[in-house]
Amino acid sequence: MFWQTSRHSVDLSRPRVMGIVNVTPDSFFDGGRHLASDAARAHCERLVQEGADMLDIGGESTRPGAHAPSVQEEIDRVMPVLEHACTLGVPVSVDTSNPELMRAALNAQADIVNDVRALRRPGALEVVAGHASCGVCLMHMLGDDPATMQQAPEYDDVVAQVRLFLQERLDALVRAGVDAARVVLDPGIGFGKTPEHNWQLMHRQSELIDLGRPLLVGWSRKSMLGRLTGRGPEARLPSSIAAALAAVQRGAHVVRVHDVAATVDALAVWRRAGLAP
Ligand code: 7PJ
Repeated sequence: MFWQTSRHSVDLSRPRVMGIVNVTPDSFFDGGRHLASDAARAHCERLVQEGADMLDIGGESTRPGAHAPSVQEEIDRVMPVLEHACTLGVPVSVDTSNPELMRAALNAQADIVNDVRALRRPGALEVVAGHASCGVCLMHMLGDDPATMQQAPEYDDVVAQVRLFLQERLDALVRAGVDAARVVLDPGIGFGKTPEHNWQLMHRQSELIDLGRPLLVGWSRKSMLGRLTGRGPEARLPSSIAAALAAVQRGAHVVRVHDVAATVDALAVWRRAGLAP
């Protein structure tokens, strides 16, 4: 199976690693902003050296309670980093729900639009449909607001409901003229789900792969791993590696991770052991 993106056709016959690059400055001063951007550019280079198959660059924190940047703020943060990432030889994804940033990123040669809101913002679907070949990742989130999604999330059958949502968003894109070969799907681990919901999505991941499109999953350092192990985000490397391997063994095609070098090594052993393609 291949994933068609703007500049690259990504071979998913073996599992791929997407490296996470966050561009969220902790200072509002210009100096802080430039430092954040320099650091993020260096981080892109490091992740590629560590073996990342693609990079995902985002400027909106989806942590509950995080300050939502303005559209212009998000563009100013992400674009300098994304332009540099596009020179590094790997597919580059932009992690955003804003159609204006999607358009700017695609004009700067970005390969993939990764939207945690699955192109539900007005104008977003049109940007992707208006591009000849960019890839897209459609993710499930309960509702559309990270600030409230974790307030007692409820499902009758989380796997069936996530599956139906992803099917409907895929259908909407195909109706708008987007070739399904450009689309990968993502259950949105941690986005409006209890730990139990997330583990059900792991146990029954095959039902999502049955949709016929590649599956991208992100378990890296998330809180359900902390709940299970009793460890804070900085001590979640072992559990994140194990979750990535479990997802790959259950058929996931792309894992979105912070810790690229460790994940690449772990996957090499998993593949050599015959547990992943
Ligand atoms: C995901 C994402 C994910 C996709 C974030 C974090 C939260 N995009 N963006 N899938 N998570 N496609 O990394 O902890 O799981 S931000």
